[in-house]
Amino acid sequence: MTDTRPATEADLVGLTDHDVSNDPFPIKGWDHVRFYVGNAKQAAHYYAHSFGMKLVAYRGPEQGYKAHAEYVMKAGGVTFVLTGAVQPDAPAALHHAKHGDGVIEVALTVPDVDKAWEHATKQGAKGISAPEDFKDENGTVRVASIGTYGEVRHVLVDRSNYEGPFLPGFIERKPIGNPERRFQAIDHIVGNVELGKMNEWVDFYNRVMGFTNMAEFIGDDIATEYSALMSKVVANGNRKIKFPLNEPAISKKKSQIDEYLEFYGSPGVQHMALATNDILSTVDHLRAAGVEFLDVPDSYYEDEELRSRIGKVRAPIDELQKRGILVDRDEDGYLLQIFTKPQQDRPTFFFEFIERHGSLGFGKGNFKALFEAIEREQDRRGNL
Ligand code: TYF
Ligand code: FE
Repeated sequence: MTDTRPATEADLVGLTDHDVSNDPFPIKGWDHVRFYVGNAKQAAHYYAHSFGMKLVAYRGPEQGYKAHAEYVMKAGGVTFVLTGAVQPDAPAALHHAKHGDGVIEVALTVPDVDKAWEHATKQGAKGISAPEDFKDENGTVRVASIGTYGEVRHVLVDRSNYEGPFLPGFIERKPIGNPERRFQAIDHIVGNVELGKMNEWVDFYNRVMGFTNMAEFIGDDIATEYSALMSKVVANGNRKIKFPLNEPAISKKKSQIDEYLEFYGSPGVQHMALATNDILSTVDHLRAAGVEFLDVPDSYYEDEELRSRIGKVRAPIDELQKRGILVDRDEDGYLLQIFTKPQQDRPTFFFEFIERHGSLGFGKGNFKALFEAIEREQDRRGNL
């Protein structure tokens, strides 16, 4: 199998040049994603054993942090914090009772927390916590947070004066098992919002974070025909941070976005795409470790139109077919992508894995096949 794997982060997630001097909301990158889960201790084992992530830090009652236990998992530049309630009225317990497992924080590393906070709140973002220093023997981290769709927050983090394992108060922990890195970076994080609200949230990111709209969007045409959703993508200057936003569209069948909103109980994070430089091996290892992916019918790969549209990619089509990996090509290059089934009993949050080869898109050419696969799952659940 010939291998032309991208090596740099710029290649992995499709970065572009950007002049930060006029940026009203400069961002260095993704800091972490925090999940509120029903059982953080067991979730840590899933991310360790099935996703190959490395447990690096912990905070809980032993550290005087009475309400929650938190496990920090890493893979390459990706940091997840798994937060579970220890006490019955802890914020994670209340959130979990309503939503089930889900993303509560999408944290961004910024060069200047105060400036970012000031800009965001002036532009109408809901302030959740004003800039504040947190310290321990490893240094100082400055943090603020603002609200976005649903109960999701953007935490703004300056960790340039900190050397500890995660944040002040966390202690270092030894890994669970033998972590093996299966992905390197976060590519994009997608929000599901209510009917008619997509443009309001696009405006929010334009105003509050100075994000601009990327070319790819799903309008009424392809939306209602396949799976009743509309989608637009906003991104920061260098495209490192990409936020697609979906809203349900009205159609004969129930929109997958409505199914999400009903079971999550509010808008929230629908999926996160993780960039890998070897999606074939990622999928092989994750499948072997019990991770379930959406089934792609053989007809997808047998389609002559698809074969001629995608041309030559780095692996034979039958190797992609064996694994259920989708391919899309645009004027800049191509991408390989695959979607997991929901990651909890509710049909809510799922993951995507993506291997980019020049394409800055999101797999628009795959929406039909993908949405049909999602509909088959919806049907199995009795929610179509
Ligand atoms: O992030 C994206 O836009 C792609 C496609 O419900 C997508 O991953 C869009 C909507 C959706 C599932 C995937
Ligand atoms: Fe995606």
